[in-house]
Amino acid sequence: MKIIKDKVAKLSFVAVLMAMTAAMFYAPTASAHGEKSQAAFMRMRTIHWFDLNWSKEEVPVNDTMTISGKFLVFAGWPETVDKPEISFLNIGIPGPVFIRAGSWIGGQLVPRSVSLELGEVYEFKVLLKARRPGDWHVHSMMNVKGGGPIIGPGKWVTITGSMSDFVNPVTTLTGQTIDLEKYALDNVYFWHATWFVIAFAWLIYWIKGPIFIPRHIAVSSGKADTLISPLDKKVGLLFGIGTIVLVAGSMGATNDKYPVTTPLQAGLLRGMKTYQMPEPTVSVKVDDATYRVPGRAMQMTLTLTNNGDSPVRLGEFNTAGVRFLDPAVHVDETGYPDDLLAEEGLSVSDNSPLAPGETRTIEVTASDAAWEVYRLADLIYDPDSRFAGLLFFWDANGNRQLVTVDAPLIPTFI
Ligand SMILES: [Cu+2]
Repeated sequence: MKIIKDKVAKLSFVAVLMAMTAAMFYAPTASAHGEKSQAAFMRMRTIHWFDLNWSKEEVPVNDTMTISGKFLVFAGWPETVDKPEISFLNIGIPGPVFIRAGSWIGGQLVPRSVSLELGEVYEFKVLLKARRPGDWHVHSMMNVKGGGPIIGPGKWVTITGSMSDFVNPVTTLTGQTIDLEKYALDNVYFWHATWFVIAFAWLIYWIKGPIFIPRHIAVSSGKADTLISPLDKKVGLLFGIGTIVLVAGSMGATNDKYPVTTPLQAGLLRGMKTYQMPEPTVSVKVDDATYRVPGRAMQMTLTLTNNGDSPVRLGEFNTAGVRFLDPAVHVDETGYPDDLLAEEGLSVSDNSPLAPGETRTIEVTASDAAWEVYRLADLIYDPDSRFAGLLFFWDANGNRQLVTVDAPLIPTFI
């Protein structure tokens, strides 16, 4: 009876081991990447992305596209998130469906981390090369050390063709041209298989003899030493020496084959070039802001003063990449993602041109299903429920100015 139980235990141990091994090779395709579950305050009060452009909606394998635009590093950065002193301009995609062929901030190549200043606007561009066919949600993204990935708006892009055609040729510093996609792949397979076989042999050897309960009994009764035979010691020594010889030998051979290597480059770029927006001439004071839960609408009472010399009108409120527009002032024709664009989502109690020198208090309502769909309304459950965003004003000549708002938000449930 004991022998049968022991066999069952051993068999189930092997089964678990095989299941774990199989799980290692199983990688299901992710269709979304959690942009909606990122805390609303993170999306509303850290990096504000605007003027975004995805150069293509459909791109064949090996062809390139760009994502470009601007971002404002919000001055009212939350205290709970580390400042963007070490940040990396990235792209939010489900795995390596594109490769990032280059990225630029203010025209400067940024293959490494950068230091960003609060309150500044930066222009950026990311060049992508299509790799895996499919429909992919492509986001701008900023990785901030101590803050995590801060995701920007996403747009669906289709990659056509076949992944087997994908090539990624690069010329090394020693003048050799290699295809990074397949470079040294045989070697990668070889070493994975080799260590897998060695590790598996090690495990199989040690699950011989009594396992679990008999061993536990031996150990707790002070007879642990009897569990290890002289043969076990020899086998252990053999595995140990074999591993050292294998590592030392292959390392020597690799050093002979590749005499010139440089470490992966890391570092921090400071003093990035900022983008100068025209100095705003409108001053905005948020008197009051409420979010009406049943109406999926945010209402702000704003007192505007025009200190400039041309009349202006409010045309857009942008928060977390969701854009609420007043179509009488501004219509978007850049192909911005539909789900993030409320073309008629902004209504203003009196949006007649605000004359130079005039001060006016207006009621602004930003309403759209996006408040719920993009889970921005979750903001009202935060201990510090504040909202923030960008207001864009236009004059009759199409000159635009940007004013940021940052104020507490009070929910109403009726
Ligand atoms: Cu997405």
